[in-house]
Amino acid sequence: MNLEQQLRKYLVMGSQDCDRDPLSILDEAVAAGITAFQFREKGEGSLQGDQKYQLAAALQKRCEAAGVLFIVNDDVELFRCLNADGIHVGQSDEHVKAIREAHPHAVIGLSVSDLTEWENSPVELVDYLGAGPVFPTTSKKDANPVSGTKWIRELKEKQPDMPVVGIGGITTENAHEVIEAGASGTAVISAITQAADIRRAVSEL
Ligand code: TZP
Ligand code: MG
Repeated sequence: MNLEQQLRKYLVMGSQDCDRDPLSILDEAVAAGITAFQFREKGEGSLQGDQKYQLAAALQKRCEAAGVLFIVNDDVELFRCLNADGIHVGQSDEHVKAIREAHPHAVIGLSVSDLTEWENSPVELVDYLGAGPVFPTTSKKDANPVSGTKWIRELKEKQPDMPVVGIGGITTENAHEVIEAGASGTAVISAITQAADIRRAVSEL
């Protein structure tokens, strides 16, 4: 699988997003066919220090065994310690340039939610862009204004060869709009973590 294919069904999750054991949620999602996973342990109720590390390591092990791309959100130190496949950063996180210099082969993802952010970002150094929030989301308290699928179309016009992943409020019902707009994949938290039937949710995505 190339990176675009690996980004197709992208689960983003931390313990704060789970009403039950994150490991069993990941196991179900992996069995159902997710292609990428991002460990995003942040916000209210998130784990810190060694607990965070232990959970990340256990989740990574499962991803490795299943050939699922394992990406760490924000935490460069954790990404290094785990020797993860990649890291996803936002606009205010550690600068992409330094990460790329230190890790020439890592998968680097960068969030861009509007044209100004895109213009001011070192997009030539990253492997994919996260675009959103595409739809209203309740999973991220400090989310930017909704960008719609229009933003994905704009990005693909600017950089046709850059893989783009839509994120924010994506459900099994609206995921097709994200793909139709040109995204390589959909990144979701609640559509999988809160699904009554994870197997079905992943398959419908
Ligand atoms: N970044 C932009 S929106 C969002 C993140 C991490 C939250 C996505 O969660 P959900 O539940 O899929 O809307
Ligand atoms: Mg961030």
